[in-house]
Amino acid sequence: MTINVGVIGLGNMGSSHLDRLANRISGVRLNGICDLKKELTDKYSKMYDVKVYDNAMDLIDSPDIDAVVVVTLEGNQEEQHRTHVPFVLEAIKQKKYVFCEKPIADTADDAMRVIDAEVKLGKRYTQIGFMRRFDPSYIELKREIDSGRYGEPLLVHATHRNETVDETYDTPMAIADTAVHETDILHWLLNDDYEFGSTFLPKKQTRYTHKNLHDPQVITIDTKSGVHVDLEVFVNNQMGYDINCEVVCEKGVLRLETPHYTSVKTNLHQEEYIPEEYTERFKTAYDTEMQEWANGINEDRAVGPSAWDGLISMTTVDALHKSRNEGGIKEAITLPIDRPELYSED
Ligand code: ISE
Repeated sequence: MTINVGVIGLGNMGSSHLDRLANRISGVRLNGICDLKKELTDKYSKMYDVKVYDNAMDLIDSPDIDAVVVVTLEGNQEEQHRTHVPFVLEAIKQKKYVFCEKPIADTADDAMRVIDAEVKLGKRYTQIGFMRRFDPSYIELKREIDSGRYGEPLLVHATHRNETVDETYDTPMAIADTAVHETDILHWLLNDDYEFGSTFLPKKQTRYTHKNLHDPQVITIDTKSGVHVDLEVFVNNQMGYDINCEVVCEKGVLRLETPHYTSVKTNLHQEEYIPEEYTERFKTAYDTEMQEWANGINEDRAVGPSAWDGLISMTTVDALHKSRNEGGIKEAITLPIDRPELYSED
């Protein structure tokens, strides 16, 4: 069966999903697009010969659309707020599978609305765009941790570095838009729950930041079993997209392998390529998460990171924001409800 997919939101990530849906994902047809910006709908309707919907709810409700990808803005304090949740809720109401880019919502309270809707219907419809779970290097790292060969994990040192961000990116986005990936991948990697989180703003900032952004920031997370995580978020590093994760275990240190690019020895130096953008570093992961989404729909089930994972992430994000606002003290990370049966396989 070919799944007719509609995409809401055609910004950076939205256009990247258009490209993969139209060119690399099997079993789907790109059958509708929607965005507030006419220049974007004009451009992509021509590029992909696809119908434009003026209203996102019309796209979701249309009989010509079987499943929806929601890639509208989220997590930016100044721009459109809370745009994912109403679209996700409408898709669930229509019993259509929905791929929702991260973060699921702006707050844990909002994420709860998605959980409530799915629990009420007794079925998962949502996959959250935490693509790192489909990245071969993270999958391998998890396999090594799970093997138990190196004993228990004790510490995690992680870095999340971007080359540069523009003026619309502000201090809270370092958590809500960037560290949000680690709020998902770390509990998945460690098979553990979070207990405390903190966000510290070091006094010294890079000269390459701008007035609304404190850069870099340092986050810590402590898990219930006692693993301590430190995470550097540095989004104007001037050097490239650089994701690292080192897991210190009792009998060995495991380091996330970055994808292999040819390294060049020349002129008394050895040079290794660093990707410029996350879409390049995680290209395979982005393609795989979307292919798995489509395969799941064909089997009438939602796969991958769920709304419950979205809630864990937002609860953590809320605690990290609170800590930053209160000078970096540790905040408890407390989920509002016990995990519903519906999400027990995740
Ligand atoms: C962006 O939205 C992402 O998802 C990237 O992975 C992250 O590195 C970047 O900071 C975000 O803005």
